[in-house]
Amino acid sequence: MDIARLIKAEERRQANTISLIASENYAPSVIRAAVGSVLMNKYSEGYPGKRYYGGNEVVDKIEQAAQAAARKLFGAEHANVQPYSGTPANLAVYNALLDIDDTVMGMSLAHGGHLSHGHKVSFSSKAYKFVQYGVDPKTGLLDYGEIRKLARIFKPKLIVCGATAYPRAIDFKKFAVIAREVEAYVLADISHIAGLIAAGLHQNPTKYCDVVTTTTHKTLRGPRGAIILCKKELAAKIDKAVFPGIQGGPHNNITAAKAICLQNATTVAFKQYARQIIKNAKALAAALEAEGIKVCSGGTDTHLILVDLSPLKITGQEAETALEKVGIVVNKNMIPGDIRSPLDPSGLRLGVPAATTRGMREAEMRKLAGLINQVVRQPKSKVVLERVKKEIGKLCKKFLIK
Ligand code: DSN
Repeated sequence: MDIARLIKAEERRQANTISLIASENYAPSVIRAAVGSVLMNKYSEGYPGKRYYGGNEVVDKIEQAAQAAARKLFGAEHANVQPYSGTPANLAVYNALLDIDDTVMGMSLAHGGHLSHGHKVSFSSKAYKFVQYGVDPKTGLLDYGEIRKLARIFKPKLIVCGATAYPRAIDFKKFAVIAREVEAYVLADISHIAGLIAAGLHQNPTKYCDVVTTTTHKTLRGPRGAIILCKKELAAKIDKAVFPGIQGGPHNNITAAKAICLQNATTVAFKQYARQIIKNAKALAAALEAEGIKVCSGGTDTHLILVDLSPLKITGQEAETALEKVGIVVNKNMIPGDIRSPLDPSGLRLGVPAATTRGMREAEMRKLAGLINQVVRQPKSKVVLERVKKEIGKLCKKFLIK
C-alpha cells in the first residue's frame, strides 16, 4: 500500500467532510510541522538536566518551555508534559497516588465518564476498585449530593472528576470539598474542556484539585498528547510515575508541539476562538431542539451536545452511518440510563471545536442542525441524502481547513 497516497486521501476526506466529533480538531500547520520535525529522532529518557542519554541540550530547553507554558496557562505549581495521551496520563496519576486494589471513584462511561475512569474493560478497573457515579437520570446533571453519599460510604483514596461526554459545566470545587471530607485525593481530567478553561470560560480546577490531567488535541487544538498538572508536593511522585513508572522516552516532537499549543492558548485570538466554540455549541443545541430533536440535559455549557435519538426511529449507529454518507462525521454515544449497547447506543455526541476552527459560526450551526434533522428522520431516502450531501459540500468549500 502506498501510504503517501493514503495520507493524501485522508487529507481530502477531512477537507470534504465536517467533523462534529467533540474530541477532534484541526491542528495548525505550525503544530504539524513540530510533530514532523527532527525532534522525533532524539531519545531523552529522564527529565531536563537528568537524562539517560547525551545530546539533550536543545530538548531540555524545549521541555522546560513546555512545562513553563503549561504552568502559566493553568496557574499550576508543577507540570509534567511527557504523557503520551490521556489514558496514560490518568494511569500515571493512579500509579503515583494509589496502591493496587485501592478504592477510587470515577464517572461511569454510560453517563459521560472516560474508559480510564474505571470502566470494566479498562486496566484502571483491573488494578483498582472503582466505584462509578453518574448523573441524575431526570436532569442529566451531576448529582453532587449522591456523589458525596457514595464517597462517605466507600471512602475512596481518589475521586476522579471530569468527563468525555458531559455537556454541562463541572463544579470542580464541589468535588474537591467532597474529597477533603473523606480525605481522598481529587483528580480533574479536563481533556475535553481544557481550551475553554484556558480561555477563562470554565472554572479552573488547578487550585482546588490535587492533580489535573488533560489531552492537548481537543479544544486546546494542539498535538495528540497529554500533560499532568499538580501541586508541588506531588511533583516528584507524579514525575516518577510517568517515567520510569509507565512510560519510556518522551516524544520530543510532540513536546515541542505541546509548547506551541500552550503558548498559543494565551492569545486573544484563542480566547475568541474558545468563546465562539461555546456560542456555536449553544446555537447547534437550540436549533436541534427547535427541529424537535431531544438534547440531553436540555442544552450545553461546553463544546459538546449529547443527542437522545430514542424518541426517533433510529439508533446511534444508524444515525452515525447515515450522517457519514452525507459528509457529517459524528460518533454514536451512550446517553444516561441507556439500555442499548455501546456499539449501537441511543445517542450521538456532537462537538463543534473542529467546525469552529474552520470559521463556522452560529448561522452555519443552524444550517447543520437542519441538515442533521433531515438525515436522522429520513436516513434511507436517497433524495434527502443527496440533497444534504450537496449542502455539506458547499459548506466545506466555503470553510476550508487551513
Ligand atoms: N476518545 C476521546 C473522546 O472521544 O472523548 C477520549 O479519549
